[in-house]
Amino acid sequence: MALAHKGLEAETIPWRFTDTEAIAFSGQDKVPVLVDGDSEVHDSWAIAQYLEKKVPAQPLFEGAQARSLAFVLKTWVESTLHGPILRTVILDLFNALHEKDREYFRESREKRFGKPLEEVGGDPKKAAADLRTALLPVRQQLVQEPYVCGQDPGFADYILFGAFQWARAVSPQRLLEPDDPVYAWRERLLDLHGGLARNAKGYEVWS
Ligand SMILES: N[C@@H](CCC(=O)N[C@@H](CS)C(=O)NCC(=O)O)C(=O)O
Repeated sequence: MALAHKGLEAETIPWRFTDTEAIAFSGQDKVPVLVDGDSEVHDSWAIAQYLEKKVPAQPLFEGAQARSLAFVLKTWVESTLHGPILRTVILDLFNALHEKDREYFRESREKRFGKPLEEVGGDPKKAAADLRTALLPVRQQLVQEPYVCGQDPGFADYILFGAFQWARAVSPQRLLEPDDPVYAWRERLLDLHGGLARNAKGYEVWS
């Protein structure tokens, strides 16, 4: 979304958890990894800073305050929303994985959560309800303005939207109610940049 926001075209390379060799050049084992000529950047926050410097037009952050607040939001999304989203979709995610990734995923996530995947994902409806409760601060903003960043989308919108897009890619579970302002916001994000996100492989969001 950040690349499209900047009007940049990119080739995306499908990747699986155990394809560590494919990104070994980045010196770590997580995606996203951006390759731009001779430059390599990993971590979505670092990539956003790189893009902002490289293409200052169409800013992802309107000034230093917006950048700091976007960082706070990113940390909140990871610490507070990723948990309930993962608990909602984890069993569908596991079933969607390629055979070769399953053992790694089960082992690493069961170690992280300290319990079997089936227990982590045992109550997806409750997990989705927890997510909706946690979304209150974003909802309060989206009652007033169309985007987290105000009248136009910025990186804070994309980092939050990324969590929903991740869920949609692997699971038909309903995360949001249709009358939720966050639902309407997600629809706007799905349609943004020529429907880039809606056209990506994934489940229809519930309506
Ligand atoms: N803070 C990093 C998180 C990177 C991350 O955890 N990526 C996940 C997928 S979105 C991953 O590559 N996981 C691989 C694994 O768990 O082995 C970012 O925002 O880029």
